[in-house]
Amino acid sequence: MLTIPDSLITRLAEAKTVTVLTGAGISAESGVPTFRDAQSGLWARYDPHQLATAEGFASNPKLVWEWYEWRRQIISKVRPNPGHVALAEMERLFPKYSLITQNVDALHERSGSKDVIELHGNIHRNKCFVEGIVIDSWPSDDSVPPRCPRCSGWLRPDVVWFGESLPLAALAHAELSAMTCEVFLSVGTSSQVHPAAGLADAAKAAGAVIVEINLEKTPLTKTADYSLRGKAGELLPALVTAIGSQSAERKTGSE
Ligand code: BJW
Repeated sequence: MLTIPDSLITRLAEAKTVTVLTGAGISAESGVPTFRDAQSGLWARYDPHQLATAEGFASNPKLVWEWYEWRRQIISKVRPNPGHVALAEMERLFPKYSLITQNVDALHERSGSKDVIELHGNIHRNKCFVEGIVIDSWPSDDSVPPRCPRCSGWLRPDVVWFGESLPLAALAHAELSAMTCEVFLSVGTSSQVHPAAGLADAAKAAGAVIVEINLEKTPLTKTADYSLRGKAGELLPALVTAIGSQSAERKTGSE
């Protein structure tokens, strides 16, 4: 039984500016392993430093490329779930709405969300490890990873690894959206990886109501105004329905 406090529904039905930050939990219900779950099975003997840092890639580019190829194959077979769809529907409900994601799977875009702020890149894109330029195609040969057609450097996925800067424009846009919203929703993220984890704190400091949706407690739970425990794929559609009904009632009442 999903319980969403009435006061939260009222606050959301009144809100004009809403910002959402998503993490791996929202895509878990589509079958995309979370970053930590992706280090299981064959990959369990490698740590995040070996698989998700520039140093790890430089020391074993083939291993890292193959890990990403394995994840790309999983992602190519999954579909957005009702949580993604509900977040796309929220675009209609609020005059100003920003959707920020730490996920690299592009499932928000596939479910119809527009202007998604991708903080950690996109696993479907590649860039040159040497020049940092996005590369869409390259001559096919047996090289693993493939080589950059411009400079022959290794190609790598266009994602943000530990110790790397986030895309500046995306981070600036996310910070502004966090600091100017009335309600900030943090969905399916462990709230442990910075700077993304600091966005909720920035929103709180600027006076926003903080809502967390997660299966478990996180470091954000203490400061959140509302902590909804459950699956994003169930809670988000329930929220959208409840906000929609309350807005419709208000409209009828004022006529
Ligand atoms: C459900 C659910 C369901 C499940 N429904 N819920 C400040 C303090 C401490 C450390 C730092 C700091 N500032 C920077 C750092 C260092 C570091 C960092 O944060 N480390 C921490 C781990 C301690 N940050 C960085 O290195 C960042 N770069 C940086 O700061 O650069 C500075 C710099 C300045 C100048 C020059 C150069 C550099 C970069 C961080 C990049 C993170 N990249 C990754 C990999 C992306 C590519 C890939 O996917 O391969 O991003 S790491 C990984 O973590 C991935 C994720 O996007 C990110 C966040 O994970 P997320 O989404 O929270 O997932 P999980 O798995 O952790 O949690 C899932 C949650 O869902 C759980 O809570 C579940 O309960 C829940 N859940 N099912 C609802 N159905």
